[in-house]
Amino acid sequence: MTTTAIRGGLVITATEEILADVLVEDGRIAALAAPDSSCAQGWTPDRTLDATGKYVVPGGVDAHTHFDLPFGGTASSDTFETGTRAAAWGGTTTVVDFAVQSRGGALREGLDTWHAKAEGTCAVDYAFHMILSDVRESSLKEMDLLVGEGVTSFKLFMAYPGVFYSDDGQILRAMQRAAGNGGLIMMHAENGIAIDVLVEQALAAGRTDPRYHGEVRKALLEAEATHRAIALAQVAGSPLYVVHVSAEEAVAELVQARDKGLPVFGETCPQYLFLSTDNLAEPGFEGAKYVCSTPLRPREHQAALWRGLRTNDLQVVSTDHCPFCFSGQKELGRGDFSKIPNGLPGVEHRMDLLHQAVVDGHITRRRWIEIACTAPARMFGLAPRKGTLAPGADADIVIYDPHARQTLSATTHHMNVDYSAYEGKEITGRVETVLSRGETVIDRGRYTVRAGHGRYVPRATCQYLA
Ligand code: DUC
Ligand code: ZN
Ligand code: ZN
Ligand code: ZN
Repeated sequence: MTTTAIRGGLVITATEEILADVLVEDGRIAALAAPDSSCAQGWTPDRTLDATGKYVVPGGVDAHTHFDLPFGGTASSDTFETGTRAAAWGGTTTVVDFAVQSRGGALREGLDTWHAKAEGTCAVDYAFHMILSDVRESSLKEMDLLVGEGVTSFKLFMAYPGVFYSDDGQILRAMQRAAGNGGLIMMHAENGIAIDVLVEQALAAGRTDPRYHGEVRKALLEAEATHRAIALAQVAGSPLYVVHVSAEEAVAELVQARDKGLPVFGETCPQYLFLSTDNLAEPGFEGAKYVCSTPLRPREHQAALWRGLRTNDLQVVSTDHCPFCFSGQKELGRGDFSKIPNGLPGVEHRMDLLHQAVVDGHITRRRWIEIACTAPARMFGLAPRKGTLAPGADADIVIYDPHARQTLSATTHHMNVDYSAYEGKEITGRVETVLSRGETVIDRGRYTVRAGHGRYVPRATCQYLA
């Protein structure tokens, strides 16, 4: 296999920023050395990439995507092939998607189905969490088996009664099981029973536009569910990871739990940091483009999310990438917001949007890498191979031009969806070159790898707890 030297760039990890050359051999990082050192001067690579004036950063780890997810009578519009290709364009080299247990079905069936969707089609490496839709005795037993084979995290829903929903007893049982087998419970924390009452009342009163999606899914009902999930996890003695945190009041619950020393973690997503209910209220049916759950919040909530990211009360930024085309999919909810399939596209833009957050002064460069690469890798048992630049790690490397300018748009993005949630947004910074296990995937505006390069990665358990 070819050896590669990346020379002259500023290497940024979660903990340091150094001018260093990077040597890649056999798909792994072999060495980092000061550019003028005798070590770096002595390398004789097959090829050299010039990163002068650029950043050299770990490939992104997006720990929350939904490719080809059946939802609301349709399916998310990116396949594993198109979704992982878009991820690569945006500098993300590992995704963790969600296999789904169907009601009455086994975890194994769900996992096999998702392996079949992904196998041989991915541009970058991938792993799976498991969605538990039916917590019963046999599901609990299967959780142990899955942890043993590298599916070490399980998503439960306090929302979507009749679909994915688990009641508090089911949640407690799953948490108790996770406490015993080392699994990490991921929680969709919204009080779905109360929300469904408000949905019914809104529709009966003729409030059918997309913006009412945001109004019925109240911040207080996210905070209440977050509080309840934390209490149940504490009773069970299990760690907890709350997904797609959007409400200031929910952040406050996480802060309170973490101040007590509880092993409680939180994720937020770019849409909650950069978009708001202003988007949901766009004229006509345009707001449907921004329907996701948890919902976008009023702009005032964003300060609490940025603060949580700075104070490490929120550890991870994932996308919850779950795209539906406006035409034919989002439109299913014309005249009834509750029928708009929930989800936003974003897997391609996470690294860039978070770099923009560095430019805007919300976070430091090192924190950018930590929340986008290192923390998600450690949270979901992918370290030390993924999420950082160090000898022995997979050579998943991005050469990033911090000065390039780009405008996000559906006309130029690579996701298989007919709109952009960030149409017209100007970004400073751009991915230039992407390596996945030493192979060039993106080369200055060209996609250069075959579908099927990406491999399945079994995971260890959460590395924040060891
Ligand atoms: N939220 C979304 O927006 N889409 C898929 C599932 C979810 O919980
Ligand atoms: Zn060598
Ligand atoms: Zn969710
Ligand atoms: Zn999700």
